[in-house]
Amino acid sequence: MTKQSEELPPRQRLAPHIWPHVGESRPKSLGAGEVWSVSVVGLVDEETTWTVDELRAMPQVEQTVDIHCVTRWSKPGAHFSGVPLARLLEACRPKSEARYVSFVARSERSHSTSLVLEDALSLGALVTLGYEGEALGEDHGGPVRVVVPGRYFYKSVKWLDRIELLAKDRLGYWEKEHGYHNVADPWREERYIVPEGKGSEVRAALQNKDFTGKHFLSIDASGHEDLSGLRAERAQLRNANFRGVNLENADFNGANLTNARLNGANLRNATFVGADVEGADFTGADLRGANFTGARLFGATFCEQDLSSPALLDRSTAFDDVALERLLSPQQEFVRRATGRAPGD
Ligand SMILES: Nc1nc2c(c(=O)[nH]1)N[C@H]1C(S)=C(S)[C@@H](COP(=O)(O)O)O[C@H]1N2
Ligand SMILES: [Mo]
Repeated sequence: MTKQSEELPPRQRLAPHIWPHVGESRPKSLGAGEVWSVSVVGLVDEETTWTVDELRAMPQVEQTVDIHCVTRWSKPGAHFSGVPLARLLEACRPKSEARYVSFVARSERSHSTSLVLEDALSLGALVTLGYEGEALGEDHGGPVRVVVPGRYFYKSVKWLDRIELLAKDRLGYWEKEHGYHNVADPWREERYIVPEGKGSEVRAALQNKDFTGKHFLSIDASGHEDLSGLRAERAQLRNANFRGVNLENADFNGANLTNARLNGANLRNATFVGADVEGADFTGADLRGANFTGARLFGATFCEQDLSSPALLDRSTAFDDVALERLLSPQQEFVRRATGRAPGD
């Protein structure tokens, strides 16, 4: 499916001037005398290793790619260059049993992600060495990363170490540890797997208004009118739905509310100190007295693109400058104006 750059997948917002860093921030360093190389291993006739210099010496293909991060920001029209996955695989001759490809990073957690091999090829997965005409910087996965067009960006591994062809799928880090969807098509909004089980545990937590330290993916609390005083310190509540709920005085300090729906919620005097609220939706919420000090706000929204459905903010809503800097414009301007903070205040 080809889509035009002007159109964004569901619930994505533009991050036109910035390319944020997400996930791990650096590779594992090379040993003395080691050079960076990429290997193709597993179900191939000929396992092969290329140094980065050898990859650079191969014909380079340029690709314009729309980056879509699962935390709701998009950066259309990024120019990458490198060697198509297909070229490397041709040289290694995949066996007929090879159905999946796993990209493994040289990083602290040996980070990985996987795709159906056929999908990786048809999407045009690129073993990427260049960005906007320059060598790809280490901060964004250089010297060599994968870029998989048409998938949420967690399918694009930074600091590529090896490409493994497999007969059975092996879930990657975000997919296995955090419930991210294994296909990850942004046009179908495949952000999270549907969580199984835990229903009674979730109900008990809602009843006791106590989520402290709990891990629940994609819970739906939107039918609970009164969760005022909710305790959710350090809770992992990615993709939770708290739409329209009374959460006055709720404690979300240190919690993970990535992509949560908090639109229209009563969040008066709620605290999000040090919380991860990337991609969270606060449109139309009452945020008077709420505290976002030290919160991670990238991709969060406080009003619609056309400034409709504004959250209720005033001087009593606490933000620090570091947190504010991570808001996309026009969200940042909206929040600064509503809370009476001039840029650089
Ligand atoms: N090695 C490694 N690759 C990774 C990750 C990671 O944590 N480690 N995070 C993924 C996620 S979730 C995203 S959105 C992109 C972010 O790439 P960037 O930091 O260059 O924006 O890298 C992906 N590749
Ligand atoms: Mo991501």
